[in-house]
This record gives sequence, C-alpha cells and structure tokens, in this order.
Amino acid sequence: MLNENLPYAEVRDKIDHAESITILSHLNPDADALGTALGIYALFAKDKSKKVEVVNASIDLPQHLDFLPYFKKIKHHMDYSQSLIISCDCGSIDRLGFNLSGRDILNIDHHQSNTHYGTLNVILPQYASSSQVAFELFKKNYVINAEAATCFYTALLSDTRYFTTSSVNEKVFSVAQELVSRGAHPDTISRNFTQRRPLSSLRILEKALTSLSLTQDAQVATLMVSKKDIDATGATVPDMEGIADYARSLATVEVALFAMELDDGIRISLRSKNTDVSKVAEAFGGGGHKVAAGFTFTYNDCQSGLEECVNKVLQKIIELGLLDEK
Ligand SMILES: [Mn+2]
Repeated sequence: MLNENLPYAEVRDKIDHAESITILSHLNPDADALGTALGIYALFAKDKSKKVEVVNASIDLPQHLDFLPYFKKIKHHMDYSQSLIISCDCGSIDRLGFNLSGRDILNIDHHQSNTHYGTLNVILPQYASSSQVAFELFKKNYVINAEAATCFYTALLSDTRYFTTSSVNEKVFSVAQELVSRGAHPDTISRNFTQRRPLSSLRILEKALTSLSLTQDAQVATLMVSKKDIDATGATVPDMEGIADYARSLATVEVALFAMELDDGIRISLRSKNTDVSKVAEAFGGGGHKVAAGFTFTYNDCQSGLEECVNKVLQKIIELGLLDEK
C-alpha cells in the first residue's frame, strides 16, 4: 500500500535532475542512520548514469555493522560540491558535520524534533525508523533490491529494539514482511547484528554497571563512564550504544541516564519507559524521541565533570515535572 501523502514526484524529480548525489547521516551514526543511508545508496549503486557517494563525518563507525552491503563505501569527506544531499535520520543540520549552506537537501527522517532544514523534508515521526520512511518513499518509483532491503530491515530491527518499542504496530510488521519478500534474511541479519560485538563493548558495560545509582524513589537510574574507563577498555562510542537500556530494564526505573566523558564533551543518553525525555534533551540543545533522546555538554558547560553534568540533568528532570506526568 502506498501513502499518497508522500512527495513521490518531487523526490523523483530532484533525483532525476541531480548529476551527483551525496548521502549523509548523523554524526556518531547508529544502525538506522547507516542502514537508511546504505539502503538508499544500494538503489543507485549500479546506475552508471549517476555519481553517488555515501559519507559520514565520524571516523569511528560501528564496525559490527560491516555486514551491511556497501559498508566499505562509506567515506568521511565529500567529493561532490554541487550534489543533491540526501540526509538520513538526522534531526538538525549541524549533526551532519559538514557546511551545507546553499545546498539542495532532501531530508529523510522520523525525529519529532527535526528542524526541517531541507529544501524538501520527508519527516514522519509516527514511523518506527528512518529506513521505514525511506522504504515507503522509494518503493513506488525505484526497485528495492535485496541489498537495500537488508539495510532497511537492519535499521528497522535496531530502532525498534528487535520489534519491542511502542512504535511497533501492524504497519511495521507489514514493512518488515515487504523487506523480507525483497530479499532481507531476518536470521542472518539478527545474527550479524547481535552476535558480533567486540570485547570492549562488554568491558565498558561492566564499568557502567558498577556506577549504577538510583534516585527519585528509584524511578531514575544513572550510569556513567569516565575518560579513564573508556581508555582502559579501549571502547569506542559505538561500543556504548544500548548501555542506558540496561538501567531502564529495572522494574522501578522510569528514566535512565547514561553519561560518557568523551574528548569533545560529556555526552548524555536518555531512555525512558513513557516519560518524554526529548524535552530534557531539547532543554540542553539536543533532541530525539519521546523515549530515547540525547545531547552533549561541552566542557565549558560542565567544568567540574561528570557528576556535575549528571546533577544538572537530574535537576532538569525534576524541574520539568516529568516524573509526575507519566
Ligand atoms: Mn532513527
């Protein structure tokens, strides 16, 4: 079934008129960002009439996603200066990591907080993943081959936490079914996605769990890892994805907060069961979804480090009265 509200003709027109295309996704990309970008890349990879590049500004990519078709094609700089930009899963233009002023941008996303920075914006917050948006947008006029289906399915599996989030509905399963019918293999993808993590990801999880503390009648859980922990385990930012989910899994916990002391600032990842944590992230200049959001404190904001940052976020959760609303 097609969604007739989508701008199929405008998208095809933009792509038809573009001599070259640059597919971008957000800094520190997750599986939805890269799966969506690589899935779109797969639609054009064999089309010799068009120059297409897939680029992400972060050097550290989640290496366990290297099973995605065309993963090795991802570059960290843009070669085309006049190309059509297709941005994937990225709520604000600065999170793409390049100067894109004056560029033609097709913005494909599902973040409620998206700032509509594109020249054409296809933002569907009711969809479970950006790959679902891309699949619905491209399936009318482009052949969704097995490579694209594999990428889009992986992205959907990841953003729905294996089909367990509140965004999962009948439509999500029908998209999954359409992707499987186009050549995505659920067993291979699940095995590749969940059973190839590096040792450093468990070592840093151990450090994070040791720091667990509960406040607000055990409704808020905090976890943190210091620069020292990160150095000692050799963990990368992608290794730390999903750590906040462990704290959220506790029966009493409504909001989980995970703080990472990184080189460029202290990154805060927020997860909740039902509380709207995107309001907290937005208060600090970040964004995200109702139950999964994040932002980064620069060291100017938080000179005395991790604990001060965590306290600021706890204060904000209380100040916004979020725990009372749920
Ligand atoms: Mn996403």
